[in-house]
Amino acid sequence: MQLDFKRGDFPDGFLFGTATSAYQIEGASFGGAGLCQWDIFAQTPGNVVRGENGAVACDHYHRWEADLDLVRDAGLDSYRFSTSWARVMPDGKTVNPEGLDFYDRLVDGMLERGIKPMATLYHWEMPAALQDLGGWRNRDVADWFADFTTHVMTRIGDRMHTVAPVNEPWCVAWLSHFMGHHAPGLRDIRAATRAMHHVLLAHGKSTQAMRALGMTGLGAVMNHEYAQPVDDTEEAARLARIYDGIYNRWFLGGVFRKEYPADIIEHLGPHMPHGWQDDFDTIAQPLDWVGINYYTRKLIGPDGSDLFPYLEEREGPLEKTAMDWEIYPDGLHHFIHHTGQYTDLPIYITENGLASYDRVEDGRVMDAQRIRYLNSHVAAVKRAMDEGANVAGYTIWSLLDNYEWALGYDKRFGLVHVDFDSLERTPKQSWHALKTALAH
Ligand code: PNW
Repeated sequence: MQLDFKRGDFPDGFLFGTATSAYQIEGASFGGAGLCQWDIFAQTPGNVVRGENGAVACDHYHRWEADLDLVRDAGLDSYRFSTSWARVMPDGKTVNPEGLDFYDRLVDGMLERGIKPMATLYHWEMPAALQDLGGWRNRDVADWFADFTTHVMTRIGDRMHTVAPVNEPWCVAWLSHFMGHHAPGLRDIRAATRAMHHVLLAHGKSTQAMRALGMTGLGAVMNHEYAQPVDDTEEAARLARIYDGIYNRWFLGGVFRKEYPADIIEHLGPHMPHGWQDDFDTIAQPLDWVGINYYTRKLIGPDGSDLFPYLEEREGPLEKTAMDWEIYPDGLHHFIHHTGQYTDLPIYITENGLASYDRVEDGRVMDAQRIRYLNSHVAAVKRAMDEGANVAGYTIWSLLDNYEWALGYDKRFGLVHVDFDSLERTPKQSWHALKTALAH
């Protein structure tokens, strides 16, 4: 089974890439890294499937050279990776030289292989010591994060193709502080609201710190889910609009319009930190690109409560992935144009992909659903570009099967299969198909 697109269908310079994140692949117990909030979160029964954590993960810390070979050999142009805050600053204050050395080697390894480095500074491993001080609820987090930014980028900032300070502000704030699904596992509207603001303040201060180092190629990575009303009632439409506001309009509004959506502020205003309106000049730093992470849509209906946001997600009718996420490529097309309403900066699709049920046949790993998913989503990108959208690249989540957060090692997002006993890597059918599609 082959992919039905090829490199030549896209403009010269369009980047096909793949993405990972530090905690999900490196092995958090190696190289002098400090404990992060995910190590702590995973210790409490019920938070993560089987209590699994990222202590070893894919052992990328020791196997990074072979992993970068897999990126190059697939014919990919770029590799989106992240730098662990707890590896670089184990106690949140002091720098661990081994941590910086690791990212220095990794970036050189990409350049030696002709791969463009796309860095994310924060993909969720806050040092436990900083979480103890309130983490994203504490306004000082923005200064802590700017400090971390300066340490990392003083070392590797001269070799970046792109950098984003924060991966997915919605997950950092809402999923982790209101829904409680990710570390630190809070279910608190006030904590979530503060995190929603502080994460953007941190984005702004981190961007300023990188500009002070003379860097370009700076962006922001948003994640989006298409909010579909569960039926044609006015109530469902109203609730889907609330979901859309928190998820898809809040963070773009702060970064590109110096405002939060009025229909959401109406509800969250009382929980906002003092003086929040004065922070937009820091938050809305000029950027060079914007990223979209997109996976699925959600069906939204009333939850029967009188507590904001009054909504719940319902089971949908479309084909699903192993995450039970509906496959809905029109949503990616939608969010490319939606982003275009906020900015005309180049757009990177910084994550798109699925967890698949893989079949092993004669030592080959078959993931036909991934090939179909990539076909339909790349076609959605192409359609938006044909309509005038400014898309500069498409990045597949993920290179390797890895630690899928609260779902542990069960969910397989990789182009490359990982046996979590032997840690052996086996490129899947989709990896081989990609290699054919991307050949020059
Ligand atoms: C993204 N949700 O996260 C992340 O950037 C990756 O680290 C992750 O592995 C990937 O998507 C697949 O899940 C999300 O529950 C995790 O709504 C969870 C949600 C959204 C995004």
